Amino acid sequence: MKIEAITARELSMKLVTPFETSFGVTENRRILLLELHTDVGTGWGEVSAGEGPFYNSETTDTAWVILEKFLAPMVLGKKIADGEAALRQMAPVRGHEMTKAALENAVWDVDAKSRGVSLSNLLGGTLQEISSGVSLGIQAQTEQLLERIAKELAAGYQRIKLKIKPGKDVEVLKAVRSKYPEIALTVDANSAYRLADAELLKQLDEFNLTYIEQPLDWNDIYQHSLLQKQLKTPICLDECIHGLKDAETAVALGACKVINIKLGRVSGHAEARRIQAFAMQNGIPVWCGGMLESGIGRAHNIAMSTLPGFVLPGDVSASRRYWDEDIIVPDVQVSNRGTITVSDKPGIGYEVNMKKVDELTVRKEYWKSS
Ligand code: OSB
Ligand code: MG
Repeated sequence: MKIEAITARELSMKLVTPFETSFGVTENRRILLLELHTDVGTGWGEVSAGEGPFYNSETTDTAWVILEKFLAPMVLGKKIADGEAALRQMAPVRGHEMTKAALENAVWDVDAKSRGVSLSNLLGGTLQEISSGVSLGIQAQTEQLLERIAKELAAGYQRIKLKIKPGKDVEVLKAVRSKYPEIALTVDANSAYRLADAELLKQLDEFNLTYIEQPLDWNDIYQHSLLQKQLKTPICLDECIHGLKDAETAVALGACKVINIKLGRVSGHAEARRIQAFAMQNGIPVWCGGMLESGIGRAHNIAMSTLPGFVLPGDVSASRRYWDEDIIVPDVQVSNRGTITVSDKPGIGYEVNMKKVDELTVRKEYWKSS
């Protein structure tokens, strides 16, 4: 395909409920969408970076600059065979994985649409429905958290993930486990602890958690390997895994027993697929994480989650948990068995509601090959 132009849009989208992690609270998302125009059709991608550089180093603003000054010029006017080639084309840019992923994902969407196949199909996905869990932000009161859990379980979600931080960990888990002794339960610390907290983290072993996600530094695989030796609970790495090399390092060092694959964090579908294949060969279950995406990013996440290595429920849940009205039609729905049916329509498999997109757009630019 020949890349002819890119429309970049920043959307301002208010979350239905604020989302609190150990690194801060998000109420409004600043979502950067790419619409890729090619000689064989149009495709969509979303930058999954946050508003501030607190999950990783990227933000909505850094993504805009890197796209405008470096990534768009690298692909505009070029013939690009497919998503794999798009990623190779952007290889000179170091880091900025979530920014590259938006472009890479859009190329996959175009490629699938032009072949008349679903994105899941093009990626080699094998599942017709995927398992859905929820990620619950830190709550001021444990009572509120218990109510949230009751609601999500009633809706059918297959596992509950709780955000934790020092002071919001052991006591909270005691309350949750005494009310729900059997549910599939995990926790996510987003790097809120130090290796010196190992004694405290060992107390989490008594709660029968499927895993504890990213307890230590965002960029320290080695210390996770030291911690994993002291814990019975499997560690799941999120922030530390930027690509296949990090997954290989983590598995070689015994730093984790589970991997959260986020499409943006690993530069897109091509690299995500390599990580899930490697993980599967090494008996490491993977699942799909989320970054409070709009429907576009959510649709890409669903397609990725159909690959055979994705054996644990992901964080990809129904649109209505995030937005009063999503920008895709239909929006993402979850069955009362906690599953999402994968669209068999071409590409990402959802229509983009352009009226809604226009309504939410606060910044828009059109980049064309010169
Ligand atoms: O660590 O998985 C994370 C949201 C923002 C930043 C980091 C994370 C998250 C989530 C939410 O857990 C997942 C979602 O519901 O999209
Ligand atoms: Mg996480």
